[in-house]
Amino acid sequence: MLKDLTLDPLVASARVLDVLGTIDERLLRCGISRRAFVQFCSSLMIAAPFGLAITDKKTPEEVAAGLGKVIRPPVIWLAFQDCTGCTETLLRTSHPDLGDLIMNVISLEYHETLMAGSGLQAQQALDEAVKKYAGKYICVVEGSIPTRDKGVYMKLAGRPAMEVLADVGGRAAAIVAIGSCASWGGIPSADPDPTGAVGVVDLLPNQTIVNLPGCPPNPYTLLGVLLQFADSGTLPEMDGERRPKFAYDRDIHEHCPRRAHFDAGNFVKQFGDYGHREGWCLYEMGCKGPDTHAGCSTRHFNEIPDVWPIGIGAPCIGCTEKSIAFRVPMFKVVQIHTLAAPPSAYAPISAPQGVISPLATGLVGVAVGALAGAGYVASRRFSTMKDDESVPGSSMTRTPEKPDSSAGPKGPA
Ligand code: FSX
Ligand code: SF4
Ligand code: F3S
Repeated sequence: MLKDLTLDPLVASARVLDVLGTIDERLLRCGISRRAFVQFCSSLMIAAPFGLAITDKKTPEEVAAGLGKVIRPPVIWLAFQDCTGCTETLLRTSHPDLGDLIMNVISLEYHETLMAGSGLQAQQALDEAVKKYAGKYICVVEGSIPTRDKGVYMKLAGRPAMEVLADVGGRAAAIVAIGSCASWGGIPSADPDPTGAVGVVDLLPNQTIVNLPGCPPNPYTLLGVLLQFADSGTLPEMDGERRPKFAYDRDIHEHCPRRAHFDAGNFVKQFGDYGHREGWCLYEMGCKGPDTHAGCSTRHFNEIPDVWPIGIGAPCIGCTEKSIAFRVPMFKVVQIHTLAAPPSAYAPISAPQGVISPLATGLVGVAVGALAGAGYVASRRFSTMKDDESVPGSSMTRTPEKPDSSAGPKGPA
């Protein structure tokens, strides 16, 4: 008698995912070019230069060849208290076929913002997807979850968001909390936090959860995590906040293109001033780059160079850091905790001719004699600063002079 293979749970399990097909098969069927796929793999490599098994030490062609064989991961996307910016960041690409491609490398089974159905139809699609892929799908959560007053502030099909999360998230293979809202509450949790907004990890502490904070985060970070999980069933190495290290291991300040201005003491004092137009450092405008872990300074958005907050002249608000964004005022100056060459180690280059302050003389001496020591001393000085006024630029650093429109090499045209 022939064995009914559908009764074998292992075979049945493999078949459930097999019907989704590999990424290569899907791209072929949708007419997406190999060139676009290799380009996508290059972007993935920029987002994850190391620390992600699918991209580690490979060329874009090798990454494409490996990923092409991966079965598309089924994804159920839940949206709670959010602005949809996290979805937007995934859709907004400067190359239309790249946008298509992104939606094809994963199998998006449910996403209420993007799906055609609504109401009962949408609800049925969610129920069916959860049942069909139970234990195998990745649940992506966007937005925070309201907990105050029994979660009455957000309901889906009559059920509080908390209950939907417990049900759908509880049956997932893993949960990815995309954005700061889903990671730790984000904007809705800002004071006075009327809905008692929390992140996924607060409600499902024992689930396998990856946090991708950012408002919004870089879409390639999400894709990297999803594809590694689909490829090997593993998650990338994470830090104490459950953020994948490949994307959150360095602070913005380390690789900021304005860093040379920070080191030289060239600070923007006011939006639109000479320094701002010249691309000087935004530290005194409240830039939280020195305290913020994210890859934005090297991995820009929408595949367009310089499309990221500091790139367009806005200070970093620390959107990936639980204790900074929506907690610390936007323009409040942060303390410097690293031994990075601070600007107060430099002589005041705008000191009036013939007048050299004793303090400046001392600092120049220290800088010449023992630069590392000066860095340490100055960093100590930073760490004792209490208010916004006592920051570099007050008396010891270069003041952005109004350009003389008649002459001067730096004057704007
Ligand atoms: Fe939050 Fe995402 Fe900020 Fe918005 O949805 S992380 S408000 S960019 O979009 O949830
Ligand atoms: Fe860049 Fe901000 Fe650091 Fe200045 S303070 S170098 S703008 S990260
Ligand atoms: Fe956020 Fe700062 Fe990057 S505000 S997007 S972490 S530059």
